[in-house]
Amino acid sequence: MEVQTRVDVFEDIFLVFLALGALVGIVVIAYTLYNAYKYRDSGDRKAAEDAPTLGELPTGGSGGKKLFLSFGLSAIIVISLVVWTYGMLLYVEDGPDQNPEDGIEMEVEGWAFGWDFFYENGVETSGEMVVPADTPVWLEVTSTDVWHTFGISDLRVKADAIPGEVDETWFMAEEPGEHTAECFELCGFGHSDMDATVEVLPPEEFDAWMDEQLTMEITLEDENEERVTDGFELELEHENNDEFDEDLQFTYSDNEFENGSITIDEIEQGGPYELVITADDYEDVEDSISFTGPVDETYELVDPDAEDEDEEDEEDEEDEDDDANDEDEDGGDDE
Ligand SMILES: [Cu+2]
Repeated sequence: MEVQTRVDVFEDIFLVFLALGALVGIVVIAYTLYNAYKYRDSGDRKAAEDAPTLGELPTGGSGGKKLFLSFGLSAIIVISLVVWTYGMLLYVEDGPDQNPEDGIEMEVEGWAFGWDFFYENGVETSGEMVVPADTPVWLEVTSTDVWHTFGISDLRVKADAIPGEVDETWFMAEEPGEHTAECFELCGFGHSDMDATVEVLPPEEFDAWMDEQLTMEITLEDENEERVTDGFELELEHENNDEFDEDLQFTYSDNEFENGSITIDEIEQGGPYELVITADDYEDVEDSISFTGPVDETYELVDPDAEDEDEEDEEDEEDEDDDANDEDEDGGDDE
């Protein structure tokens, strides 16, 4: 992908200014030295006939040619620098002009004192930003409490994080590696530790990392911690399913489980999911899962019929709790 990174742009600006500055400096100093040498005091003084007399205007000028030349050249140099730099900075502001789908988008949220990252597909990370190399990353930066500023010095990124406002910026890391994001707005006693790692992975590794984030492992056990292997169905539905184009509802029957356990990696959209397990011999289980990173959950299925037989086991376990609760409650009631 032929995209100039912010680092490239600022490097170019620096080099051009350095080169032109050096050129102008060399010309000015050389010309000064040349004149100092040319008009040096040679010791032999001519008669005073050349000296201007009172009231005489100086002659011999070439109509201000040199003055105009130097003004003209300076103006050309300065104006072209301003225009060129402005164009470069517009590019830094707007980002590469290309299909946004070629990049990734995420929201950055600052809080006292840390950073959270929200990917478009519902994945969330805290204190660690993982991005693919050689891919534009579009950021929407905001804050949940006070003013912060999100910045990654190495990658020449900086954006205000202000509550109620969204500041947009972008960056691109050419090479895989690790960088540090820091807060650049004095925000409180934890300001100097308010940083996050920015991990730049090769694109394939990034995809693998993302797949790993959207992996759900669910295990079903009975009261005796033994795997439940059949007679049930698992249903997952995104809590805001109607907001998405695709239908985020997934059903898994018992034969898709392996020894009471299933690894679900087909779901591409993270976020809050409603989980329902319906079983022939067990009570239904309902839960809500925050699918913003890898999920590994074990659910205990309760057999209502077995309650009589298992009552003792169960009671044994619960007895202590119950007693404790009873006492608490009694105590509470009395008061
Ligand atoms: Cu800060």
